Amino acid sequence: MAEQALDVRDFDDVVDFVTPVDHVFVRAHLGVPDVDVDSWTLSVEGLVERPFQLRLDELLALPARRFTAFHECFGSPFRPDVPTRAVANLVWTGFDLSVLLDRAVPLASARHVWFEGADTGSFDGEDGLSYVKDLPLETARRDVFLAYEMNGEPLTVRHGHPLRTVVPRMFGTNSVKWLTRIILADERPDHMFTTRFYTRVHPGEQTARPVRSVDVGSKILGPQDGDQLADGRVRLVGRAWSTCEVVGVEVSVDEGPWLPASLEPLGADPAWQPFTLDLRLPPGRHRVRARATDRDGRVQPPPGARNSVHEVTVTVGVSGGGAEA
Ligand SMILES: Nc1nc2c(c(=O)[nH]1)N[C@H]1C(S)=C(S)[C@@H](COP(=O)(O)O)O[C@H]1N2
Ligand SMILES: [Mo]
Repeated sequence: MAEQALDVRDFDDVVDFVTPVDHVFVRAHLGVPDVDVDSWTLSVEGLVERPFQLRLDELLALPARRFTAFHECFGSPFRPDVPTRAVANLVWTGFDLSVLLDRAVPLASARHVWFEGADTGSFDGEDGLSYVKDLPLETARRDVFLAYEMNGEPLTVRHGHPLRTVVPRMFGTNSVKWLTRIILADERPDHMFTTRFYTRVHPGEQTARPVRSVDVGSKILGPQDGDQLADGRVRLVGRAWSTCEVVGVEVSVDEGPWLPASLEPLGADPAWQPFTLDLRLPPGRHRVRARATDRDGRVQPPPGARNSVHEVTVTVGVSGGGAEA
């Protein structure tokens, strides 16, 4: 493994629309693998008429596409109800999985696509694991993108060099880094990261579903939790995202009413949507909360859920003087 001690900060303070690469959270359940790009290949295999392997230069020669998408970690697989709010917004360059599927020609019996990364190791007491995710074939054909650049630069080692999947509007766990194999199959893989972890029972449902589509969410990026503000006139800045357009973000100060923030509409890309609201906070300590609603009517729930309303506490007026008049 090239790197064991991973930076697991969530970089709550970055307000850029596109998150700088060195401020993007990193997740690697099995450690970061050493991938030798000269011998690395991507294979498409399983229930296909024409299995094949391609080198990186062959993949880089495919017509490229670029878009901006938010990227959100589901959180700890051991604590699926605890909010982490590790989220970024990134420009991806690469090509659609459908290009490779058309070339391989899936057999009629193919129903699922499995994605495997080069990383191997132990997790939750099981050894010799690799990182595997899967999607139904039609979902994968429509939504999966294969990226070799993040923000216009080759993927860094931590973020999946040389190639990863990106599945816009799905939790980051579905975006397999250090991708080496794409396997078409007639069933789902029974695996640590597909059927044991990263499943959840939605409210009102009985059976667990794989963790795929994101929840509606928002995050206050400024002011930050714990900030001491000299002046109570403050512009609240945040980001909201969901599987469809976020149509409203409301902000509440202390136990006050929910006030509509000014929200940028969703553009053509599945990016996050900035919101702002000018506040006038009296001196003292304040709880500021943000709550997003999406076009499908989903609203961020109260505390207790992984996508609960986001709250920061700020203090206006520096105790002991020193504040500007
Ligand atoms: N091969 C591999 N891919 C992986 C993971 C992993 O451990 N191994 N972690 C997943 C999880 S849980 C997330 S949130 C994203 C994080 O991507 P990032 O580290 O580039 O931000 O990668 C996903 N892809
Ligand atoms: Mo994650």
